[in-house]
Amino acid sequence: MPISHLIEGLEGEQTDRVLAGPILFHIPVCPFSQRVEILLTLKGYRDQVRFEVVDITKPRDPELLAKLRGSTSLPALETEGGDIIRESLPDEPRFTRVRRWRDLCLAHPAAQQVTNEEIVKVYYDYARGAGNGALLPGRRRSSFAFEPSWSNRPWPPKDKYAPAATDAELGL
Ligand SMILES: N[C@@H](CCC(=O)N[C@@H](CS)C(=O)NCC(=O)O)C(=O)O
Repeated sequence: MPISHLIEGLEGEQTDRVLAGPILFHIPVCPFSQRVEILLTLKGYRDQVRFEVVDITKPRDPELLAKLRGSTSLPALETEGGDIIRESLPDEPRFTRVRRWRDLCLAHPAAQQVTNEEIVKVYYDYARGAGNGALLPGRRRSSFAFEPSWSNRPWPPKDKYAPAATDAELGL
């Protein structure tokens, strides 16, 4: 799609006013939004899409909510024709090759550095707001401790809104 479809302006006149073209409603730092941005960049389309940041600290704009038929999940791409494409990697046959490529990348030995279990156990304190070596109230040991090994510790409680687990509950 030519960039001229996206930018209004007389020849030679500088403008960045975007009139038409696809719009990506996204959340900065959202990995799914980043996936779309990476894909657009690799395909050479990054500059042809208007990136519209959605402030998710506020209720969604009713107009956007209507476009997404009530879904609050982002990213979402609005095409020039007004169609909405949701899901950063749709589960559709035409994306089978992309999925296979992704699955092969994730299965590569270089991608096996950490497991989900290790991250959940080791980053427990971080997820509860204790960064930079800080200890959560009532705790004597950090979930980042090397000993005992994360592999011998129980999984932290699933309920993230419950009071923080104790050293004993975390197997520390
Ligand atoms: N399967 C979706 C996941 C998208 C997703 O979970 N996005 C999060 C942000 S990282 C979100 O929009 N959360 C807010 C909400 O669902 O209301 C995709 O691949 O696009």
